Amino acid sequence: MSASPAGSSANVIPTSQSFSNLTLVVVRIDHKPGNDDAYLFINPSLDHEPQLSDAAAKSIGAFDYSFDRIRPFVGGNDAANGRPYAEMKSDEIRIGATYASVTPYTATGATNALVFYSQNFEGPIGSEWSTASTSITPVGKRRFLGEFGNQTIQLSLTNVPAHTLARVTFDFLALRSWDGNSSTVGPDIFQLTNSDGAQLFRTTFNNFYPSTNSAFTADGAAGQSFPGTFTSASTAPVYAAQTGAAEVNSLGYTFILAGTTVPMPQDSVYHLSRVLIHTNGTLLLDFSGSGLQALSDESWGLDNVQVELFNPGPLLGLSVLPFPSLLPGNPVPQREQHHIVDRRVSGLGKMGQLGVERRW
Ligand SMILES: [Ca+2]
Ligand SMILES: [Ca+2]
Ligand SMILES: [Ca+2]
Repeated sequence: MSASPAGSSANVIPTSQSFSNLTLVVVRIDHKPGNDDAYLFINPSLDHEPQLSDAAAKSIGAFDYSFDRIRPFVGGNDAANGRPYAEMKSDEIRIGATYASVTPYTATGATNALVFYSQNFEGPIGSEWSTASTSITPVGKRRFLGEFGNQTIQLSLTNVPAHTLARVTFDFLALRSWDGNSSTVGPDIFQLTNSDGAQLFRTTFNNFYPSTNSAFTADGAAGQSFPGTFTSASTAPVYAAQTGAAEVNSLGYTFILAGTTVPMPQDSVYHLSRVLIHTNGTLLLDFSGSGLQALSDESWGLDNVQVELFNPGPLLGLSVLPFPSLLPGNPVPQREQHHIVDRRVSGLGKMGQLGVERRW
C-alpha cells in the first residue's frame, strides 16, 4: 500500500503493508503555507486517534496536497490477459476535519455487540492461549495469566462468527518495578498486535515509587508512554508514572530498590481496550513484553480478557458522506460530491498498489 503524491508513480511513498482483507485506510493532510504534510495510516485503532509517529507512510513538506478529487486505484492493466492485475472494492469514503468524523465507529454507537469470548482465568484455560501459566495475586487472590517477561503470549480464536469490527478488552497487570521510558533500565515495553498487522498497543508503563534515593529519581522522571504510544526513546511521550491506572498498589507485589532494605509496594492495573477492523474467521492477538529486566524485577499479566464482535452495517455499498465545503487550510474549494470520488481503476501504478492522489 502506498501514497502517490501528485498522481505520479515516481512519487510513490510505500508502506510495508499489503492487504487482501477489509482494511481501514486513513489519510491525514495538514495543510500549510507552501507544501503540506500527509500521513497514511493502515488499520489504526478506531477508538483512539493514532499519533503521527504511528503513520505507516508519511510525506513531510515535499508536496502540495491541495485536492478536489480522490482517486483510489489498485494494480494496473494486465494487457496479456485482458484484466486488471488486482481489484479493490471501496465500502465507504469519508472526508472530514477530525479523526472521529472519518472513522466508522464510536463506542456509544455500538449497540449490537456480541460477546464472543470472555476469560477471567479463575477456571480452566483452553488451548486458545499459547500458555496456561497462571498466578494468584498476594492481595485479593486474583488468578491471572502470567507472570510474563520478554515473551509473546498468543490468543488464537477460531470459528469467529461473521463480523466487521472487533473490540478486545483486558486488564493489564504491571507488576513490580516497571521503569517506563527509562533509557538505563528500560524502556519497558508492552505491545499488542493482531495477525492482520494492526498494532493496537505499543507503550511503556512505570511503577515508580517515590524514593529518597536520587538514583531512582531519574527513572521516575522518565515517566511512561501510556496512554500514548512508544516509538523511540527520543520521541516517546512522557506521562507521569501510573497515569491512567485503574488500580495502584492493590495487588500486594513489592520490590526492594537497590541500596534499600524495605520492600516498596509496586503494582498497577490498567483496563485496556482497542477496536479493530477485522473480518477473518480467525482472530490472533499477540501480547508481548520487551526490554524488561528479570521477572523478579518486573513482570506482567493479563486478566478479564474479552472479545466483542460488531456488525455496524452492510459492507460494500459505497457511500460518500456530506462533504465539507472547504476543509481547514485546503485552498481548493471542493466540488459536488459526485465529482469528488472517481472509482475508475487507473492504469497508473504497480500491481497490488493502492494510492490516494491529488488532482485539480
Ligand atoms: Ca482473574
Ligand atoms: Ca525495574
Ligand atoms: Ca526495566
